[in-house]
Amino acid sequence: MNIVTSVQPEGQTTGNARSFAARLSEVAVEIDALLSRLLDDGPRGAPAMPPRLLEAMRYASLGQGKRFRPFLVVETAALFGVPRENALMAGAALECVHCYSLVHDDLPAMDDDELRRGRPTVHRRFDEATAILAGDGLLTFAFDILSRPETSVDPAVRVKLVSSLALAAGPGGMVGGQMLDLAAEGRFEEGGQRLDEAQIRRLQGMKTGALIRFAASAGAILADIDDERSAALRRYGALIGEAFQIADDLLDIDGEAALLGKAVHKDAEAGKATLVGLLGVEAARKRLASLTSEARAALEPFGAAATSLKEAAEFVANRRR
Ligand code: GRG
Repeated sequence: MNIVTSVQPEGQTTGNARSFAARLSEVAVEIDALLSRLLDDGPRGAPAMPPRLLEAMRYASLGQGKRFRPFLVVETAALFGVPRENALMAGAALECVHCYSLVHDDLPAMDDDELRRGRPTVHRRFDEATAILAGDGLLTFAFDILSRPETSVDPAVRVKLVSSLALAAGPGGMVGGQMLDLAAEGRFEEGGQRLDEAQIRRLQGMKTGALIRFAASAGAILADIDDERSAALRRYGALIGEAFQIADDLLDIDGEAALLGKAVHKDAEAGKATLVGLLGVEAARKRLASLTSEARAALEPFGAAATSLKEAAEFVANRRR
């Protein structure tokens, strides 16, 4: 399970940083327990899942994930007084989509990775067909979760959550970004092309940013609020989404595989289009710092109520895992 010290932003030892780490860890524990129960109960009104599929879906979704996206859902929902149980349901659904994307990203046809979250990837632990189906199962299960009354008593809110997550995860979001990413590596017959900064930002905004933007918007959707406060959260989500990817690319260069629980130095080898590759490490670090301060500034309308979300922006920039 996530341990408080392992998620503490590097170099921060203040009381605030500790309490941020504790809050992140608390959400991780709650999400793990909820996901475990939801998976064991299975899809509503459907026959029991085949045991191997259930085992693979549990393996893919429970354990060492940081649960950063559910944390954003819970914290943005708290700004509007949304009951925590509702936010956790939305966070669990989002985590299912995130975990599916990791399982499929690790497949031999994609990044062909052996390690994820410190243990064998799903296709290594099981087999490729099971990994594909476990990913498919998690993706579709997410929408089952979102459409339940335990997520929101208001059917219109549930529909908005379903459509927003579908847009974020789908061909105009994460899936489309993944396609652009593979194309830029030169995987297809049209060959790779060197992307400029705007193209890389678009790709990353789809591949990584879309789910993080959804996470930051989910609280306002759950509260059925659409005003300048939800716009501020969307802006915050866009800024930390970009920061998250830059931090990830920097970790591929200077991170520790043991802490990250996955291989490093893969981006350059694969010819991935990254801002770090295009601009260089120093410029990327500067961009990361300015994104972090812009993200904090975007939260000003919420004052002290958004302290933990401001700390989340720092965490994104300073994380070592
Ligand atoms: C296969 C449709 C499809 C999409 C794949 C997830 C993804 C899109 C690509 C993974 C490549 C990658 C490492 C992207 C960087 C951002 C990212 C998703 C990092 C992993 O997320 P964390 O750090 O992981 O939140 P944990 O394990 O903590 O949940």
